[in-house]
Amino acid sequence: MSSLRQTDLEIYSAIEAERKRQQSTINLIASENYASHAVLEVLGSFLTDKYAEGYPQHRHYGGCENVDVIETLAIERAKKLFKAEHANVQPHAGAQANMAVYLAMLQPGDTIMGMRLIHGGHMTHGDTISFSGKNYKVVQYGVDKETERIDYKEVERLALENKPKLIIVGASSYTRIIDFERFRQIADMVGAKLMVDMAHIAGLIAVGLHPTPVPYAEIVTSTTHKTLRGPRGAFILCRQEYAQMIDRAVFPQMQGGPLVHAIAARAVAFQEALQPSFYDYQKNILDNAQVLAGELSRLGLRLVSGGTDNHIVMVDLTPIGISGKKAQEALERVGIVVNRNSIPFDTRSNWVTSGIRLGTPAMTTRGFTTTEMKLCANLIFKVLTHIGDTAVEDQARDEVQQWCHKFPIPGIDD
Ligand code: DSN
Repeated sequence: MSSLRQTDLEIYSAIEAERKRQQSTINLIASENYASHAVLEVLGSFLTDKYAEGYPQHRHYGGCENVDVIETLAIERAKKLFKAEHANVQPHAGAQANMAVYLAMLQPGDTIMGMRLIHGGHMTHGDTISFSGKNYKVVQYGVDKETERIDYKEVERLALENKPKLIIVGASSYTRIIDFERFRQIADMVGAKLMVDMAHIAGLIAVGLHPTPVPYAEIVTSTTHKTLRGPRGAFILCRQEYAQMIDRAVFPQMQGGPLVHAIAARAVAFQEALQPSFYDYQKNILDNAQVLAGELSRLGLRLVSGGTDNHIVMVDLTPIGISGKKAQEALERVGIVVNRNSIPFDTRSNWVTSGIRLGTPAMTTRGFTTTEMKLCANLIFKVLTHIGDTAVEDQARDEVQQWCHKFPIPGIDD
């Protein structure tokens, strides 16, 4: 960064401030992680200078022989990791991956069915604030009010009633195992195609700690930066028969030139995920989530669906009388970063919310074990039940600083 310091002090200073913020806070944002030093190195490389519209061996530009090697490696590694027939590694982000699938599989006005945002789904699965809710006729399913788990009977009923062309599965704040086989059966009942957005749980799926959607869905989309711990970005897996449609939808229909440095960083992340140690990392994520959920619950907080099967813990703050916004702000004051999140059937706006979402991937990367996670749960509970108590907040801030010092960030501090 020494040259940046000379040429652009403002951006340099903001980046350095962000380095300090990351180093001095406990990150429990479920969709964030810390990419390896190798991934960061590739992202910052001169590969960013290369134009490469097209695909390996079919480019619209000269000088693509090295880029072809890189993209082919990324494709082959993604296929190997998820046992998929075809991979497209060019989408810039998860929303773009999903957009490309809709472009490939649907006409404007077709009916799609996805999980309601407030019940844990993603906005690109048909929410009215997203293109997906504007361009298509949308039917939304959700969780059962009692169990707060996906109501598969309701999914079936809605599918039979509305005959969607595409059923979209996947979530951003759902804590339970998703039954992809059941969704396949429902899709087959109505002749729908099945798309699974596995962004949150891709790392768990890669090592077999969550059932894989690949044999059941025609198309699977994912980001690379959540449990998968790669750079920001996305990819699409599909059966061979859809390969050409998907590739054409990504380029030239939806995107122009791919981000070669990002594709290379994805390839590095896939290779990291293929190592045996990645299983241990994912297992630690789950163990930490179990302890976080168990301890918060033991202390008296209400968890959506009563617990978790994955890396996410959803806390309903209604019983302790504070909003998600207030909880997020209080935790941030002591150095614990989380995001406020709507809970199923939430009566508060999505700006205020009744819940917070916690996740363990990032702190597990930093080396947190169940011991630290248990202490962290106790600290969270104390802060949330003493909002505005400066003595409690001061003490909590000190503890957070001690942990941050003890658990440096790989990628930044190595
Ligand atoms: N997927 C969202 C999240 O989980 O944070 C962002 O769109």
